[in-house]
Amino acid sequence: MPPVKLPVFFHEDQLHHKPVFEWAFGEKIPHPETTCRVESILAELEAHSPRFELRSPEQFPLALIKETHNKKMVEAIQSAASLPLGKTFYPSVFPYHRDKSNLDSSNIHHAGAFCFDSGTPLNATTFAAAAWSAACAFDAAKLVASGTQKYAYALSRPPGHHASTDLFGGYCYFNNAAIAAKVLRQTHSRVALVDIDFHHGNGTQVIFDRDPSVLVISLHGDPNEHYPHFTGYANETGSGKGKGFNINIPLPGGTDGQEYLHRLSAEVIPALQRFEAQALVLSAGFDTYVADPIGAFCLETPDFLSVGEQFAALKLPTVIVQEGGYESTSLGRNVVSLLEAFF
Ligand code: SP5
Ligand code: ZN
Repeated sequence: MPPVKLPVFFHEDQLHHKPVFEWAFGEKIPHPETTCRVESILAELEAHSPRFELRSPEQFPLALIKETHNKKMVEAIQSAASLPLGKTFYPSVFPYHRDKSNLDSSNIHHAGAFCFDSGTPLNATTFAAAAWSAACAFDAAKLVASGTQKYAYALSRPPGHHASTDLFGGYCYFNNAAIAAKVLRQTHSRVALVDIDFHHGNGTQVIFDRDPSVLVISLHGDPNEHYPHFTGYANETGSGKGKGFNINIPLPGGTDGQEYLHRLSAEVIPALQRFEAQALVLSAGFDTYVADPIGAFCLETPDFLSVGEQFAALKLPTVIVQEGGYESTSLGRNVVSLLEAFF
């Protein structure tokens, strides 16, 4: 038997979106979500090329993007495609009302109504890059849902887990992992989404807040100290019928691999087993890495293999969706370390 190759989804146009800076404490700082991140991952996948099969997603999953997100939010990001090339729009005026019905999504000055931070700029290339990023998650999930492959990796970038139903932010435009979970839900009645990015997956939490068929678990830096600050607390457990199907595990800065792996085996894995998950989405951020410039945990490269092994031991159909991770020199190695668990 030929060795099974792990399918990897990526589209070249994801590289066209190149945010240059973000605002932090009133200062312009270099934007962490650079194309070097993807280059680091692709180079490491290439170095292990017999194990991976690179595929290009087929088309924008527009119907599911619009089912997941407010249509005007999608249009607002899309309308930025008419900005002159090289011109970048940073939403900096935010409405004081929450009613979005009278907004003109073709007016770039209304984009602030669909955005919650100042680090997530729009330019002419953003929509296509974000839609291809979502397409990676969509096609990876289709393949896994069909049973053709047990595992697939979506090299989604820009990332997605901060994007909620009607707000983009946190370098995220469309929620790629949520889209993967929705695809898996078409064939599996209980889907778990575990978010191992350093930051709380606030967007994912909102999208599945009332949904008892998708268990969302996020481990992240304590939001009292770390982005996105307003959500990620342990008392956010879901709403209505979804009550009990959202689990937040805030952890202090300095958390190392040993403690992190213990929280996975003692809390996360048992919760997935109790839920009787039939399929899994991993929102795989690598900003938990010790040298990450934004994150404050201390995971080392081999820890990502151990993290992957805990999930792989569940033997569930699994879609791994790329989220954050900003130390680009080691990012590729960390990604491959996690993926090694799925062979
Ligand atoms: C997908 C993802 O990982 N998004 C993260 C967005 C975080 N944006 C704000 C980061 C502010 C970090 N400032 C802390 C500096 C520590 N030296
Ligand atoms: Zn993150």
